[in-house]
Amino acid sequence: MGEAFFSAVTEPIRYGGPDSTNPLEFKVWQPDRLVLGKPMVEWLRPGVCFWHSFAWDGRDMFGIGTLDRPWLAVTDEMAGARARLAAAFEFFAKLGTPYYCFHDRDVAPEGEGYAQFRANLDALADEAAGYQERTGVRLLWGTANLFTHPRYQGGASTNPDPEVFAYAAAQVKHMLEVTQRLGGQNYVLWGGREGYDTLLNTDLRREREQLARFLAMVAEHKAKIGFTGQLLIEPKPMEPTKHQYDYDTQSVHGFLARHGLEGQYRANIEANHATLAGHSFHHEVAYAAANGMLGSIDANRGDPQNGWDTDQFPNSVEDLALPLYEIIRAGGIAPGGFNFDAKLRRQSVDRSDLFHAHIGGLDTLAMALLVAADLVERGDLAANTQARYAGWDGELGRSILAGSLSLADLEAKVASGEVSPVRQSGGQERLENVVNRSIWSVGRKA
Ligand code: XUL
Ligand code: CO
Repeated sequence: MGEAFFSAVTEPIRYGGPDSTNPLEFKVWQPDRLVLGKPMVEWLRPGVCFWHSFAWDGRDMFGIGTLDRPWLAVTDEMAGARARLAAAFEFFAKLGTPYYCFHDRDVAPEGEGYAQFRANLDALADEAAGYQERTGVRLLWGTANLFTHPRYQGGASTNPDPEVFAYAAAQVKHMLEVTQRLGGQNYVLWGGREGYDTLLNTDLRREREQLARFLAMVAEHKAKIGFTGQLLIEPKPMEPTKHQYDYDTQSVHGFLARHGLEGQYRANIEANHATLAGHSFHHEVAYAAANGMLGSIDANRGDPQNGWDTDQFPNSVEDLALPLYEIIRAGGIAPGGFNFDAKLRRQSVDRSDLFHAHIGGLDTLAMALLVAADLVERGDLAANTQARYAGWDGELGRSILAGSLSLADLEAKVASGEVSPVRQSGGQERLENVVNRSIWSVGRKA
């Protein structure tokens, strides 16, 4: 394995413990540490994303790239693509994370026309297979980029032109097969430009039908080729379009049910997309867990002071502890995982900044997992919720839900005084203290 790109980090990153002052050591993340009987790595199944970390040079809409990325400076397209793969797998192996994720376009140059793109992707997928074999790093999920090329300016499956739909279908068919070939455990569809900029030129009804047909075709192809991974839809409410159709997990869930696709797809929930939708990340994970939609996580965070998708590395235990609490109670996230869909700030120009970002993200996730496990073990939150709804397990509640009581029956019970509700405290502040107690006590002991 080449040492060419990250030569400043000579050894794999190791665990140094909470008192370590070495910035290139983990403080909390210990893949084999047992948490509620299961290794940390199995709870979190973390992965590095290819696009932000290896296919982006720091450019934004105001300026050209700033990051020190020699593998992006190679002029021959295929040689550059090979250099990107080499840099990525060197990094994965040194960081020690078990998974990675990529879009077809992250690794394969577009070339001229579809046939060349497909050939490029096949050749580079073979190389990736070799790296996977040598390093033991596995593919968490693959996806097709249906948003960068100008042909997708008006959407992919929701394009007014069926020829664009067909092009997107070709790309997804092939990338699903590449994902299968590489042993990918999930396949993600993020609706890139599936939405609208203005209703003045948009036929909402048609576009929603087109999207449903596309998703049905992907599910059909999955069955046809025997792909055993999970299909995921990644909700996002806005950006790049003014309104994205996959607004949040609840609207995706409703869309799937409406089009007979329930059970075929789950959600890949991204923290920063949740907050863009006006939800907390906790809400999105809890909704998904409660409705059979919990698939995988794109771990990142936004910035509380601005409203766009800043895709920063997660660094708040408080923000992650409750989503992880839901995930533990749901039995885990497998075959999904935590993909760091996060990018460095434009001024983090050193190659080693990529290590610092991922080390911090992994330590934060690990600490949040310990806090969540403590909340599960102590049981106060669950006991409180159960007590709060106890009436629904009693005779009245059960009869209402079973459909054996009508409005008139209930009116009779209220009028006779048999039913006379007594208010109870919701206890929010007390429960907030319960969460903080776990954050503080686990922090002291970790
Ligand atoms: C965009 C985003 C994507 C998806 C994969 O906001 O999150 O990178 O995760 O296409
Ligand atoms: Co994402």
